[in-house]
Amino acid sequence: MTATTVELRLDPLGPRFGADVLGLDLATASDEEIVAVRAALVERKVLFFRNQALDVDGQVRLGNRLGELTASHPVIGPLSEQHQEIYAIDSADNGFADVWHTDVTFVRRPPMGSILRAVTLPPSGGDTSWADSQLAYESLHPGVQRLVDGLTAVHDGNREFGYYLAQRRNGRGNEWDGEIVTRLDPVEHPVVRVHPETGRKGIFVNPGFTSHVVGVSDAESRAILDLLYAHLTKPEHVVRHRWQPGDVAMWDNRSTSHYANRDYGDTRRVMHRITLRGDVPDGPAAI
Ligand SMILES: O=C(O)CCC(=O)C(=O)O
Ligand SMILES: [Fe+2]
Repeated sequence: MTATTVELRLDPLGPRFGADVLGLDLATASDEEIVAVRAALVERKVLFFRNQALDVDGQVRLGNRLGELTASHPVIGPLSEQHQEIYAIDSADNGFADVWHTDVTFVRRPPMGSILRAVTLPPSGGDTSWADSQLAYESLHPGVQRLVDGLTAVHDGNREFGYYLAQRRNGRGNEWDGEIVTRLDPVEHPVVRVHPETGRKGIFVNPGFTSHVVGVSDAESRAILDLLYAHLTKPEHVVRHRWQPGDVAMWDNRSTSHYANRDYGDTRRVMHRITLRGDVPDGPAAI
C-alpha cells in the first residue's frame, strides 16, 4: 500500500465548503497529488485551480486520472469525433446553465463529479455559484429532515434536453451506462442522498430536473420542493466563482448544485466540461 503523503495547499472559501487549491499544476501533478485532490473534492465539494495550462487533451487526461469518464452528455453531442468526453457549453449554441441544477440527475446513474474549464470568457459576468447540499440538509429543522428523509422524487430531462435528443440523427443520443440513449424516461431518486464515501446526507432535488415528489399531492410537492430550493440556495450555503482564463473547477455532484449567471449580454462564453461516472443514489432508507 502506498500512503498519501502529500498535503495540498488549500485556501478554504468557507468552514467546510469550497477551496482554492494553490500552487498545483494539474497537467503535471504526481499520482499522490491526484489522490489528495480526489480526497479534497469529497471533503470540500468544490475546488478551484487557477492559472492552469490544460488544453482539451489535458483535461481528458486529468479526468481519466480522477475516475472513469462518461460520454459528453446523454443527449448532447461531443465537442468532436476525437473528443467524445467533452461537453461544450457555448453561449453561441444556447449553452447556458442559468437554473440551479446538479448534473444529469435525470438518469439512473448521474455523474459523481464534473470538471469544468474556462475556454472563452466574456469581458465581465458569467460567474458560477455552487450550493452545499449537505450543509443545507444539516441546517434544516429536525422535523423537516424527518419529513424529507423518507421521500422520493422524479427527475425528468425532457424539458431541458428532449428537444436536443429529437434533433440528433435517428433520435439517438450518446452511450450512457452501457446503452445508447433513445428516450429520456423519468427516473426516481431519493430526496435526501446519502454520500457513498462519507455517509453525510444532502438535499438531492434540483429545479433543473426534478419534476415532482412521489406520492404526495401537487400542492404538497410544490411546497416541499420550493422550501428545499429556497433553503439550499441561501447565501450561507453558496460559494461564487469569478472566472479567469486558465481556471478549472471540479465539483462533487453527490453533494452540490450549481448555477451559471447569464448576465453577460450577447458576448460569448464557452466552457468545456467532462464528467466522472457515478453510481445509483442511495437514500437514508438504504443505510
Ligand atoms: O457554465 C458554467 O459555469 C456551468 C455549466 C454547467 O452547468 C456545467 O458545467 O455543468
Ligand atoms: Fe451543470
